[in-house]
Amino acid sequence: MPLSKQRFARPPTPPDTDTTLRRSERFYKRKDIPLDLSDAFDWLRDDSSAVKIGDKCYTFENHPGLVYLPNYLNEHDQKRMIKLSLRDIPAPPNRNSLDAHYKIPTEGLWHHYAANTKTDVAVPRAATEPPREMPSYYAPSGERPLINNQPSTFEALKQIAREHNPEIPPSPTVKPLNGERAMYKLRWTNIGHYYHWGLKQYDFSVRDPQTAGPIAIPQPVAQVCKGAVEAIPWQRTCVAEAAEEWKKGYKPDAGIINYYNLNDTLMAHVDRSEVTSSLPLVSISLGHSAVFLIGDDERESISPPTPIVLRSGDVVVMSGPTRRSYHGVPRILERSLPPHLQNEQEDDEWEPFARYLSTARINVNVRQTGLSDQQIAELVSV
Ligand SMILES: O=C(O)CCC(=O)C(=O)O
Repeated sequence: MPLSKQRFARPPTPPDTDTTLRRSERFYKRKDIPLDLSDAFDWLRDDSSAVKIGDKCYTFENHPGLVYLPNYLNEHDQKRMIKLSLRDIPAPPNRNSLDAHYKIPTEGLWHHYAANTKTDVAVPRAATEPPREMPSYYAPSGERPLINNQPSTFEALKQIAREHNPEIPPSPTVKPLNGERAMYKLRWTNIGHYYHWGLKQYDFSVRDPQTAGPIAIPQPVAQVCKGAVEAIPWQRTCVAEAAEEWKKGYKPDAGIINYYNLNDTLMAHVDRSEVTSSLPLVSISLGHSAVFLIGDDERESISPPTPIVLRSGDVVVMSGPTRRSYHGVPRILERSLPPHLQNEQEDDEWEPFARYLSTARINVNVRQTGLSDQQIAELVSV
């Protein structure tokens, strides 16, 4: 999950203590010099830093379990996934980054964005709701404490499901937003099992009010992820043995949709909230291209990380040892929106999506918590 997003590039003054990962991040973030992508893997240039294991399928020697499927989604499927990510998914029961601070209209934000309405639709909660208790994971000063960022365990999740876990209190300083401003302020939407952003853990006591069961991954998203995992010639990877099990039991049940503006970056991090340390994480890129940077499982590692140019429709699968690797997005590539996502005559609905995408990238990032159906049933019923 994202650790932090920075809206503006940092000044290019790398201290001597920078790790190779941090140095590389800084390199791709620099906006004072022309962007140099010559060291990044770009399948269209077909350079040799990757191992081709199938038609449009690559692995990387330094990253066992990392598989890259360029252009996996065709134009039609990219548009379908974009519509879902912007219009349909950021609504209850899925939580989004604005929910904690704003009351969002029941019809969602997209319709207001699409219709270009100028009235405020996202209303600050602090102004309209009674004050909430301060959660214990907040320091008394209101500052964020350090969260124990160890991989999750079934016992830890049971404890969380048993307790009352108050949400982050709404900010008293946020201002009302119209549809356009709200959509561009939206940073993420969670899908599948409820993710508690204060605790940085899944909270299985939160259920879908419609089904009274756990919140499910939207079917079309789950299908794309399953298709990608099945399409990989795992026997040609160095995680072939483990993959036999993953293929049988692959069942995505949690995730996040990340929304990036052109100046946004995602700092290197490891996704540790899932109990599993190796099951595939499927990451789908949509809209503007980006540089994806992946190192190994040590932040201080001296091995150089691998930069990969990701375009709309590309899928990255992180599995096996790579599931615990530091990774991030140091750069969104300006002027890289493909023509099929710009305004088109054939699709009457597309205009607001093209408008949004003209300054945006979307990443659909889908995980498997690694719990059995029985464990999940136990957590949901505690
Ligand atoms: O945007 C991306 O390509 C990666 C997102 C990511 O690393 C995450 O959500 O953990």
